[in-house]
Amino acid sequence: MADTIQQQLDAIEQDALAQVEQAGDAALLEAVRVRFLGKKGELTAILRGFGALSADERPAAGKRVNATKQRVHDAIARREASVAEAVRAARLSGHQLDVTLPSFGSPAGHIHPLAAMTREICDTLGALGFSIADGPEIEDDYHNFEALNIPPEHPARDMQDTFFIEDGLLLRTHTSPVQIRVMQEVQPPLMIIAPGAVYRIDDDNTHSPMFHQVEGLMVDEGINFAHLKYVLTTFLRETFGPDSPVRFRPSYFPFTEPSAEVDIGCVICGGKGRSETGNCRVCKGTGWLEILGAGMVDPAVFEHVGYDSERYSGFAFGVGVERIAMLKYGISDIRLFFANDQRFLEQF
Ligand code: FA5
Repeated sequence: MADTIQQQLDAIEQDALAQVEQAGDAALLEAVRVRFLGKKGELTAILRGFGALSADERPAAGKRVNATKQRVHDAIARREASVAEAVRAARLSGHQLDVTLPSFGSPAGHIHPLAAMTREICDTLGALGFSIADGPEIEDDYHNFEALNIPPEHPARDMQDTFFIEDGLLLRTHTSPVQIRVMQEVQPPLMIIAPGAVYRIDDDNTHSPMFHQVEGLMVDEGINFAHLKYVLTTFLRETFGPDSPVRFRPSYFPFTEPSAEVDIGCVICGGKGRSETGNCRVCKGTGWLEILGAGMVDPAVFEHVGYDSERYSGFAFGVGVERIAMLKYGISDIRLFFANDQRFLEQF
């Protein structure tokens, strides 16, 4: 009798192990477990046949049933682990992350149009032989005014509305004080340009309280107005193209004599002075836009820095960087440069 039970056990075990092998997912494995190991399962059912066994045979037969159950149980556990592993591998291969794919890209910053314009101006003038000089934005009265032949109470101080700071200091109203600082340090001949920020109480669509200039200064024996005209005309033709209308207009600066202002034909209205709605907002109906002041260095300035004005002469100029950029790119409001609106800046 015990032999019959053993044969049945062997047959059930074989069947169970084969079914475990075939079960491809967790649900099928559970069905196999219920079929063989469950309360009404085949291996449990075999215990019912124990009634025919003698009391001596029963313990050994019980052990065999338990050993078979254990092997089937272990086989199911192993199969469960390998099925779970296969599921995990399939999931991973389906969602593989390709780290070599290009990204969506992040917006990259780029050089501000005013910085680009300043560089371009310095490159053009640098090619003519000028080298770069620097000076402080917080200036004293002497360098910003007095040494430039603008003594206290001189009406020319009104030409540049000044931000005064305490103790006689101020925010420089132009880059011309760099001329003084350079000439105090260096003997002629010299050719310098000085780019930088300047400040004035001034605010409308063509004037900003903080703006940028590039100063130029050339001093040597025998320098005359023709040299000034050559340098500025070459510079403007390089910047705006060989056919741009340019005019030199007599003007006044306390630190140059004679003095001139240089205008360029308004690119917003094409020099007509009028737009569809009336007078051109940018050139105020004149057809011209002033971009720089210039002149021959006044001998009184040379006196301040100890240069021999009988021996040396020179010219100087101050270019408005924003004005040049507005003309070059057709921008009608200077405030756009400082609003930090990405839609504006992205265009350059
Ligand atoms: C001067 O500042 C003189 N220092 C220039 C100079 C240098 C003359 C050397 C002679 C010799 P002016 O105030 O005109 O000059 O300014 C020069 C240029 O700066 C102007 O032509 C204009 O292009 C620009 N500018 C003046 N004020 C403003 C402003 N508020 N906003 C933007 N640009 C301005």
